[in-house]
Amino acid sequence: MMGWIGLMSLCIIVSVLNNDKAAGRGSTTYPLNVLQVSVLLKDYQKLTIYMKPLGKTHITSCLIFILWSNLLLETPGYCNSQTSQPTLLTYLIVQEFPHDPQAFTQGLAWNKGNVYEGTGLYGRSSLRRVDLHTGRVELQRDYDPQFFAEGITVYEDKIYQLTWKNNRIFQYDAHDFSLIGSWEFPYQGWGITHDNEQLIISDGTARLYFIDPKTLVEKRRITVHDDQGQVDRLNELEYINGKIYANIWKTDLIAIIDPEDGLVTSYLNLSGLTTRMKGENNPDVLNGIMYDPAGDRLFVTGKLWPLLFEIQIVTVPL
Ligand SMILES: [Ca+2]
Repeated sequence: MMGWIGLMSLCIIVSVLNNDKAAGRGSTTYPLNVLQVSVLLKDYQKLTIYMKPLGKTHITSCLIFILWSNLLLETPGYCNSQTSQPTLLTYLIVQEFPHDPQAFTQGLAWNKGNVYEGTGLYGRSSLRRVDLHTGRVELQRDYDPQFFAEGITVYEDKIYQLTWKNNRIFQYDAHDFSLIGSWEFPYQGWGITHDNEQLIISDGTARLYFIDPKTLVEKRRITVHDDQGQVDRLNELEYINGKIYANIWKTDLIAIIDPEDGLVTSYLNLSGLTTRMKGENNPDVLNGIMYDPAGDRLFVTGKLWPLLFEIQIVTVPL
């Protein structure tokens, strides 16, 4: 017998599901997986509190209904109708600059006319200031071989540099690279940028962490997704005009992300750049985004790339 109790139960279930969807806790398009089951079990715990007087049989019925509802929500096409498809963007090369082909680029950042670069690999990790036009390294600080350095960003004339699996973020003076301090970070460090208030960090998953630059305390996080589901392997980052640009590791794609809800609004396809350099060296993947706000200039490069490109974004014609 459903009656009003049943109707109320369904309202609670739908409400719980919708809340979780809105909060980004529920994955949106994958078949039922471990993550979703764990979310559902949390729902079950919530329901047992809400519906304790109704008894275990009724609660179990509700759990079965939740599972069924979730499978329905995951049906391909259902969620897609609620999340718009990202627009596709391509590029024009404005200018090419030389880039150290030995630099395993993990981060690229522009600050007051200077180019800063973080390079990785054990024994080859460094922080550099580089001359844009010649590619010459003007200032370099090397890491102890136990560290695998990653992305960098410059905030209020301080450079923050991640490490891959060392769980440590280093802070340097942007003028002379003197060490100011370091903090523990509980996740892998991949890419970092900032939105003028918070540091934004990727850890190789679909998550982006928003961190207070003064205390290094996490303020919030988002799960990046598009109309097909979560977007994993987010790497080098750059915050540009209210959006987060993120290299997707091992692809030629840059996801352009709404920082509020993690939705990918566009994909910038940079395929063609690596083939342009074939034969000159053995260029690895795309992994460097840098923006000059005063000149409205966008630059990209990659690991072991002999070139750094200034590019202009253009919309793919329909
Ligand atoms: Ca960057």
